Amino acid sequence: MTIAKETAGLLAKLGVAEDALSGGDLIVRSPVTGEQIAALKTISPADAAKTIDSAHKAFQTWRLVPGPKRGELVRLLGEELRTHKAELGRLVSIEVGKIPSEGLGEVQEMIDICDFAVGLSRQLYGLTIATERPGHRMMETWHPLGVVGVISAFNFPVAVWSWNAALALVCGDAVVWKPSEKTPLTALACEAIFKRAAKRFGDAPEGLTSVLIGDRAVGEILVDHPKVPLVSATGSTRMGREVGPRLAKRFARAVLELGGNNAGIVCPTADLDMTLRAIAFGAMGTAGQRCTTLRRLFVHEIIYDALVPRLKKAYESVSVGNPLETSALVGPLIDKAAFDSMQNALKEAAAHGGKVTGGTRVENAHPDAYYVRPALVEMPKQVSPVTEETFAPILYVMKYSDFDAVLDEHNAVGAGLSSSIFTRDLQESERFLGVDGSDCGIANVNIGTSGAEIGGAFGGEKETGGGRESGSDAWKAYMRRATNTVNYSKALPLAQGVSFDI
Ligand code: UN1
Repeated sequence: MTIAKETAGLLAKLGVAEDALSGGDLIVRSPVTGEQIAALKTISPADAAKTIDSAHKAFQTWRLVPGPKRGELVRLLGEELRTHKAELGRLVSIEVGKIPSEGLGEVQEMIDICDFAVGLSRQLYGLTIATERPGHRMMETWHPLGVVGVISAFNFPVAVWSWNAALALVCGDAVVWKPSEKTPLTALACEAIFKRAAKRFGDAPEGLTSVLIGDRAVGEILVDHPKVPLVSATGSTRMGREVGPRLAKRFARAVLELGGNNAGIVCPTADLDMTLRAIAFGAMGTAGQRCTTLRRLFVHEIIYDALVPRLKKAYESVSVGNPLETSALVGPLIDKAAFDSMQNALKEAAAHGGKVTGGTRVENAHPDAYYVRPALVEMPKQVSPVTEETFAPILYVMKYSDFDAVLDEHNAVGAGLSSSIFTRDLQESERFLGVDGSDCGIANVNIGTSGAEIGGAFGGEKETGGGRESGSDAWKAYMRRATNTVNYSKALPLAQGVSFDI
């Protein structure tokens, strides 16, 4: 069976008709073989604007439904995802090239956020605040916000939507999603799965969630539409530099989750066996195509020779291959452009004295599929391209001797998403997590930079954009806060002792 046929079969099972997959000009390819698996019709800018208008109407009804009842819809979504985990996981592997356990893991992440959001639907708490005026009560209330626009990237084609959608739905919002043009099929699958949940729920308003299949122009409609008070956008820092100011111009909120250039520091007391495994998954997992991928490694000079040769061996022996047919740990890059930018970065690194292990293309039967051996590059110091994110499996390794100096180096890049330290020395780990330690949104001890759970807020500082999605109190971005003061006395005392007697 061809991948195209299998894809159509999986989508049909979920409720996406086969004729929706052909006749359009958005060509979808599987990176596994490079072959075309669909040609989707795209939405016109006018129809995209109409979709947003209907989402706004849906919001006006949905916001009146009590939070715990809204949670019931998300509970059903989680159930449907459990039922269809195998199919959706397989579609992720087909469309992105993830190995099976990572395709399934991504769907598990969706299920987890649904569970979280269901609980949250009864915990959209405000505060009661002490007031200085007698006979008064002051409190804050959280209200639904409106239509939430979601722009997602190819590398987590379904989980990122679910982080936003599950929270937005329990918060009383509608969701309009513009997926990556590289991964529209998994988006159609999610929409079909959501529809199953909505059908079981019964009276969810029409247009509560929708998917806009199209290019950048369609994304721009979402970014500029006055009825979209929040856009959550995941992608490159370059994309964020365009989206951020446009949203600011109309005072809309932005949750930006942009590039990462994540580092790990390996200290003298690190457990090297465990550290090796953490580095291997963080740097080579998902073929280096996570925003949380480990890209820079600082190793203390005392243990450099005990660790780095072992790491090189792991790089030389890791299996690279077709994730649908083999048990390889590293699948393909998403496309030729990713391969080219990896090669350019490796050339530049070599020109700056980098010693490259791996990085070569793995030949396969499919000329349009791009499999590479992950690259480990020993760098004499942190210069370009180490300071930039290249979305491919390249790990730059550098030696350090002084802890303060390595903390400075660690923080000396634009991005600020994720970070790790490997140590059994409490003073080092606490410094790393403390005020003058890692400047990232995620800072870990003795685990890698990637693979965060949904319970924590996910996102980063500096050029990563500052947004927070998923757990903790990230939900607050999806609601509007009102401070309410109620006077139940018969007097009208003014705050700050002001008198105004007429
Ligand atoms: C991303 O790469 O865009 O922490 C998200 C992780 C995953 C999410 C990554 N839970 O690696």
